[in-house]
Amino acid sequence: MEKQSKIYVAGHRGLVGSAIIRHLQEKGYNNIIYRTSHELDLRNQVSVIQLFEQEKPDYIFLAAAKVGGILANATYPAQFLYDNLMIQSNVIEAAKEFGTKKLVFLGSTCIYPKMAPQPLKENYLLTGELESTNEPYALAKIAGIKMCSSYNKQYGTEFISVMPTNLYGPNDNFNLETSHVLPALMRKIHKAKINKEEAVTIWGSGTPLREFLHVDDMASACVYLMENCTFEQIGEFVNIGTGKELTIRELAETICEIIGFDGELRFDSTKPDGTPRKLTDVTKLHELGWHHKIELKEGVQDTYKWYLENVNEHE
Ligand code: GFB
Repeated sequence: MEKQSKIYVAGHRGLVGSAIIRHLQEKGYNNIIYRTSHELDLRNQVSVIQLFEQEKPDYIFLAAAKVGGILANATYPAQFLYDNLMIQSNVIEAAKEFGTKKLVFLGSTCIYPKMAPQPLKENYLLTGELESTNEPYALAKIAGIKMCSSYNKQYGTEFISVMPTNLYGPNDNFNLETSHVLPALMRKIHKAKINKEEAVTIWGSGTPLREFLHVDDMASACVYLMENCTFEQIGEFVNIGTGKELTIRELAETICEIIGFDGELRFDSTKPDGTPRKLTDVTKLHELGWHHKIELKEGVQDTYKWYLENVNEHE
C-alpha cells in the first residue's frame, strides 16, 4: 500500500473499523474513505456498486458486520445470518468487479467447531458441529472465508481472511443486552462500585475459558497483513490472538481489581455459557511475523479509562 492509496474501511464506526482508521492515520495513510450505515446500506447491492463506481478503492478492510455477544447472537439469529451474508457478498463481489488490489475480510474464532481440540489450529475449520448460540453468525463468516478463497482461485483476486479471538477496547458496545462479556462486566462492576452494591451478577457458570485481544493490536495485525502478506503465504485464513486464556471468573476478578470493587461475584446459571473454551493457536500468525503487544491488564486499564471519559453515565 502506498501512503496515498485509496483505502476503504467498511464499518469505520465499530470497534475494529475505528481502530483500523486510527492505526492507518498514525502510519501516515492519507486517502481513507468510509461511509456511515445511514449514508450507505451495505446490504443493498445497488448502493454498494454506486460507492465502488464513485470511489474505486484500491484496498479494503471489510470490518462491517452485524456483531454481538452471546445473548444478541441467540436473540437475532436471522439478522446475524442475513446482514452478514449480504454485507460481505456485496463488498467482495464489488471488489472483484472494480479491480480492488487487496481486501482483508474479518471473521471470528466462533467459526470453529464447539468441541474442536485446543488450541484452535486453522485446519480445524469444518471438522465438527458449531456452537449453537452463534451458529448463524459462524456460518456467515465461514461463507465469507470461502468466498474470498474461491474468488482468489477463480478470478485471481488477493482477498485474505483473518479470524480474531474475542476483541475489546475503545468504542466497544457497552449495552448490557447485546455486548460481549468484557464490556458488559466493566459496566456492571463500575455501576456496582458507584452504587456501593454488595454483589455483581455474572452470566453462566464463570468457568468457560476465553482469550481477549485489545482492538489496537487487532488493527495493527490487520494493517501488517495487508502490507506484508499474500493469500499464498496466509492460506485460507489466519487466527489473530494472544494464545493466552483465562476463565470468565478470572476475567471478572481482574476487572474488579482494576476498577476497585471488592464485592461478591454471583453467577446466574439461567444464562448460557456458550462454548467451553476458545483458544487460538497463533503459530501461523507468529510465523508471518506479527505478535501482540498489549497484555490483558494494560488493555483493560486503557479501556476503563476510555469508558470513564466516554460512556460513564454516572450510574
Ligand atoms: O462475550 P460473550 O457474549 O460471547 O460471552 P462468546 C462470553 C462468556 O461470558 C459466556 C459469559 O460464557 C457468557 O455466559 N458472561 C458472563 C457474559 N457475564 C456476561 C455478561 O454480562 N454479558 C455477556 N455477553 N457474557 C461470542 C459469539 O461468543 O464471541 C460471537 O457469540 C463472537 O459470535 C464473539 O464469536 C467473539 O465468547 O461466548
